[in-house]
Amino acid sequence: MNTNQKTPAGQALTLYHYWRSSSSWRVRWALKIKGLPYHDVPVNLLANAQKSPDFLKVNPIGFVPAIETEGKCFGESLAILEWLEETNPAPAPALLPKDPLDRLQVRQLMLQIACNTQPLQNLSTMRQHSLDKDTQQAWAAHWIATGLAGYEKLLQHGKPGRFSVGDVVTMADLCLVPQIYNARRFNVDVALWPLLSAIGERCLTLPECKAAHPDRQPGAQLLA
Ligand SMILES: N[C@@H](CCC(=O)N[C@@H](CS)C(=O)NCC(=O)O)C(=O)O
Repeated sequence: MNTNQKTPAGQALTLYHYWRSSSSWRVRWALKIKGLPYHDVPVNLLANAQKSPDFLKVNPIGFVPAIETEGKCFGESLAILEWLEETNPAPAPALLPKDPLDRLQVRQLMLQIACNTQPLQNLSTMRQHSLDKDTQQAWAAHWIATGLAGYEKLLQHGKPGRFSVGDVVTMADLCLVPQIYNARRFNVDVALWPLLSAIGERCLTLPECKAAHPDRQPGAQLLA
């Protein structure tokens, strides 16, 4: 989406992202759920644009996504999700449940993906492990499978409904679905985990999730 429109909270948002970045998809999906307009800046990870001097002025640690508002830039998708939630309360749909224990569970699930899974299969981690594509593939598949198996166990001990916690999409789902997409890229069979794969399929039918999908982003065809 390319717009100079402001959000109801008066925010002019610029999102720096990469079409196939799972962390970027989390934020895009949140923006769509909240109905917030934003200006798009694609950052080509395959060309290492995230480490370019221009992008390092946006996010000094060289990761997407990053969001710019009021002339300031911030990275870390989960921090951005929390900020969007705080600054865009009802009537915008909530991304966290009201009940504190449900919130705790959402955050536990988010971190299972964002701390215990995604960083281990991130581009720079894989490259540090090996420059051999097959070795990278085996490494990523191992950590994604370990992470998703853990997520399934947490679901079994929690109270999933139509989505990861109850019947409303939360930040946990925003983390899960992009990770499932990565699992498929690395040939991990998500059917091994029936709860999370059913939730993932259900999410993919939602218009906001579809609109945030990698295939619908600028640069997707050019950079594939
Ligand atoms: N914890 C960060 C992770 C960000 C991250 O790992 N981004 C990846 C794309 S999903 C990236 O920019 N990788 C570039 C690299 O590894 O050089 C977040 O949640 O935003």
